[in-house]
This record gives sequence, structure tokens and C-alpha cells, in this order.
Amino acid sequence: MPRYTFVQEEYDYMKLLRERIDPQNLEKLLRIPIPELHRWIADIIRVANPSRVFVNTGSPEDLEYVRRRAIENREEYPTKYPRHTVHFDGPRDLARDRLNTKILIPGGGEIPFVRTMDREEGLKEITELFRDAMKGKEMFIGFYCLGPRDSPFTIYAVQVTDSAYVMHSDNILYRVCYEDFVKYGDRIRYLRLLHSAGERDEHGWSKNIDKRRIYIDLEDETTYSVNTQYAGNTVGPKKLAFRICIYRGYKEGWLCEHMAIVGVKGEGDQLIYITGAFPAGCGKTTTAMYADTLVGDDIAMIRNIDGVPRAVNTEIGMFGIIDGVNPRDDPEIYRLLTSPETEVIFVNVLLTEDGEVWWVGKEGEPRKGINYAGEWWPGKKDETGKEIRPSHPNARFTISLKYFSHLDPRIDDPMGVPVDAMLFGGRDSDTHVPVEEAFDWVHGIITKGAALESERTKAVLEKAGVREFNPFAILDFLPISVGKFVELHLRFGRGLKKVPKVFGVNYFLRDEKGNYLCKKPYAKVWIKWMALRVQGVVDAITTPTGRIPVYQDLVKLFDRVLGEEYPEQLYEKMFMVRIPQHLAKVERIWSIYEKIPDTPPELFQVLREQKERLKQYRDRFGDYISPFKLDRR
Ligand code: SPV
Ligand code: MN
Repeated sequence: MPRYTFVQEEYDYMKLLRERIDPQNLEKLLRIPIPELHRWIADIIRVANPSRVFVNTGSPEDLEYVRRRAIENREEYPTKYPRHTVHFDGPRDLARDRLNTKILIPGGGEIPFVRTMDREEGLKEITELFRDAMKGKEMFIGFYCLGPRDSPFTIYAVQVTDSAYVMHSDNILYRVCYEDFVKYGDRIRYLRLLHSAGERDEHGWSKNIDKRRIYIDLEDETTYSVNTQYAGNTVGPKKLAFRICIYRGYKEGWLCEHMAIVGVKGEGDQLIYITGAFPAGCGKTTTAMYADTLVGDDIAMIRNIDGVPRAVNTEIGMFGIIDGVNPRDDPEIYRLLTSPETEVIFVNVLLTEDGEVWWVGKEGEPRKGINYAGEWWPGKKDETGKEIRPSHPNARFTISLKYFSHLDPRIDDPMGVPVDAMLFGGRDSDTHVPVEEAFDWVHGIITKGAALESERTKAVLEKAGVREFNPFAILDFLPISVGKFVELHLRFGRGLKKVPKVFGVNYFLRDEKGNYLCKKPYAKVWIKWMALRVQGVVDAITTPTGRIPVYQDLVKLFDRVLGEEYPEQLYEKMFMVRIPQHLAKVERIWSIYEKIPDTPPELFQVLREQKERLKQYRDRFGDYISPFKLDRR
């Protein structure tokens, strides 16, 4: 089946390309010997009607051109540092649009927790939305790969967009690999990622937000995004390609995960590699920054290579949350964001009149300028009388990973890094201990991954936030049923000779007064403990839900890693086994999966066993069990 393109009838598309693309850019395009690609581009030009076309080869001149065009188009504003620019998405376009992001499936199809739409209907709608969407604008074509090149992991993608900002972001976040397309031509299988910001208003914001659509066509490995600018909706190789990769992985038996990849030094400085999944704002970047080496902070592809699970980062950059970034807690990121040497795109921060960038967390005071909602001055209020924040809570920065001093040199290793452990973390005030090892792969995948929940981050401080089911921290991105995604992990585990340990972490546990029990830097201790467990050099205590650290081991780690004492009472509070909360959790998770038709039966078996263990411990020790009462095993 040929892939869908906007124009159905036959026509002389080469003639159209020659007429609509200047000779220099046409030559760049035609160096790639893929007629199907030429036809796709021609169809987009015919329908979306851009006034000019730029082909980005990744040469220094081309990269600089895209950057310059972003400024000339007023998609990015210059600042007092030439390498820093600021982009604004506009007040109604500041985050991922869950409601209008849909998976196109022939006949529609009902998948619990997945927004789907009939493919034919979706393609018809999107074709109309693209009609004249690029009128008067320049269209950019870029060639990228996810993961290292010339590797079993490599996934190629072509991004087409009328936003220089989007392509500028692509250029920072992904490997540009135009030359691979030239070299391999028709042998390349590639994703097609099409975007248009649509009509923009006098601020430069996308005007037709009500017609914002993000559609993912799994069959064609093509994504469409229109009338939006926020990178999570538009930067194709990021969250749009992610859904296609998850699907490809499902069919082929490998994992594409919403996970950071880090190296942690264990005993003898041996590097232990850990991949970790967290919902946004729950400690993923913190973990990535506290580790000894950094491979990735958002998306990992994991394959079984000769029985060993190996992981690569799809990206080479970071699209990080800037809110709250301060010199004390985030010294490295702060240094990079304030250094004139770093190429940064700041997103939805405050840009002051004198070209200074400011965000909540930055030193000094905010001054008059422009932000995500237009002009801003200290004390400015919205229509409801509420003060407008100088920078948005989802304000971000885009930078290359090459600047990080702890970047792992193996980021470009075509074979990736071995996965020694996987961890799952959510925001949980009252159930899970700060760190716990699962009994085995299946137990971990089900009770830590598939059962992951997280409290909504905007919850009022005093009240516990609303718990949301977010299995594997990937729910927003799943193109298939959660049940199938769980089954994939069980299948993946069965094929491994070297099976990773699985851990759960919870940086957000609170005491009965509502105070957080863990400080941010404690995360360093938890990941060190995991490395020591992988090496098999420390014991653990068995609880009904997994294995937890022995007090004396943590005393040593707190001293060595943080130079802090670790009082017995604090340990006891943190690692108290909370039976009623765990039993309630088993019930919640059970009742969710009960309604998901393709849930593997092992899931219920493992939950049943967990429940039995919890009851047995309750009978012996009561509802709340001090870790000092339990055995090492
Ligand atoms: C996330 O929300 O998980 C992100 C940012 O990493 S976005 O690109 O918006 O998805
Ligand atoms: Mn993410």
C-alpha cells in the first residue's frame, strides 16, 4: 500500500518541484534519490502552498540560516546574548493538547485510555486543515535520525514544517542526517513528520487554536500537527514520533520508553546503567542530573541484543522545564542557561526590555518585558484579578546535551548502553517508600511499571493531590492498549539472558503533618543504592512489596554521598511498610485493568500474590510495620 499523500491524482510533480523550489534548494532535495519523498513534498507544496522552500542539510550555513529565519520571522526574539533566543507559544498553546491528539486507526476502534479516530476521516480533515496553511510562508525540510546512526536502533525521519522555530529545535534536539538519506536513498525507511503553525496573529501566536490537531497515522508512520507551536505538539521527532516508535517496538518486540538513561558509579567506580520513567515534573531530570553520567533525559529505545537489554537515547538535546531552576538546586543547568556560550532557545519565559531572560527561580527580580501572554510588568493581573506569573510553570529551555559536563561518551555508541536496572517513579505522598527493589522482572513490571500512579502536580499543598493512573509514565503517548504494552514487557523479559533489576522510587513521600520526608539531593543516595544492589554488594530487607535498604547501608551512603547524618527515626518513618495504603492500591489497579480487555493474566496473578503477602504481614505485624522488625533475605 502506498503511503497517503495529499493529492490523489497523477500529475507532473517534478515540474511542480522545479517551479516552486529555487535551483539551489531543489538540487539539495534531488540529491536524495527517493521518488516517493519527492512526490510527498510536491503534494504538500501543492496543498499547503508555501511561498518558498528550504532544504536543511545540516551544514553549518544551513543550521545558521534556520536560526536566523526564526528571528526574522519573529518566531524567536534576540536577547542580550547572541546565542540565546526566546520563543513564545501564546497563552492558549502552552502545553501538549491531550484532547486533540489522536491515533488514526482504520474504522476508529475503541482502546481504553487512548484517543483514537477513524483514519480516513482524520486524513480528510487534516488535508483540509493544511490547505493554504503555509501561504506566504517558507517551508523547511529537515532530515533526522532517532538514536545513533548506523546502529540497529536508528530510526530515520523527515520533518516538514513552516516554523523555523520548530526546525531550530529539531536541529538542537536531534542528529541531522541528510547525508544518510543521500547515501541510502530508497533503502531508508523513514517517518514523515508534517507540521504547520497555521495562520499567526500579530503576536506571532497560532491563531486558529480551535482547529489545533495532532494526528498520528500508525499505518503510514506519518504525523500531522497544525495550528500549534508548543514543541510537545510540533517537534516531530519528539513526542509525535514517540507514538510511532512505541507501535513499531510493539510489533517488533522492543521497547520505546518515556525514560531517562543514566550511569551511576557503584563499587570500584563500575558504571551501572539505569533507565527511569517518571511522569512530567516527578524527578526525571533531577535523577538525570544527580547521576554520574547522562545518556538521556526523556525517551529511550531498548532492544534485546544477544540476550542483553541495551538502550539508546533517541535525542541529543534537552527540552527541559525551566520553572524553579536555581543555582543552589540545579547548579549545572543554571550555569549552562546563564552562559553566553550555550546555544539556548528559551520558551515562554520573560524577556525584559533590556534583553534579559528571566524565569521563576532565577536570581534577581523580574522587570517589565514580554512573556507568554504579551506585555508584562511587575504586578500585572489577568481579567479575574489574579497576578500573571512572569514566566509560565511549563516554561522550558532547549539545549544540546553536548554542554553537560557529565554527558556519557557512549551517547553515540551504536550498540547503546547495557540496562542494568529500570526504575519507575511517581508523585506519591502516602504509600511507597523512597526506594524499593522488586522481587523480579515480572513483579517489577507489574507492581512498579504497570501500576504507576502519580498525584497531579498542581495539587494544593495541604491536600493530597488527585492520584492519576499513569502506567510506565507513558499513558499520554500510548498508541496501543495498556494491556498490550504490559504484555510486551513480559515478552521482552522472557527473551533476555541478562534481566535488569526493577526499582520503584518515590521522592515525594510525606509525614503525617504533610511535610516531605526526602530532600531533593537524597535521590543521589537512592540511585547509588540501586547500583550497589545491581553489583550484589549490599543486602536488603524483604517486605511484602519488595526489598528495601538496610539502615546501616544508608548511613554509609548518606555520609559518603551527601556528607550528612541519617537518623534512625527518619529511616523508620521513610521505610515504614504501609499495609492499608498498599492494599488500597492493589484494589485500584486491579479495577482499572479489569476493564482493559487485553491485559495479560499474569498481571492479576501478581497482584493477587501481592495482596496475599500484604495480608500475611498484616496478620503478623499489624498495619504499619517498622523496617527494623523485618528480616534481611
Ligand atoms: C513531557 O511532558 O513529558 C515532556 C515535554 O517531555 S513535551 O515535549 O511537551 O512532551
Ligand atoms: Mn517527556
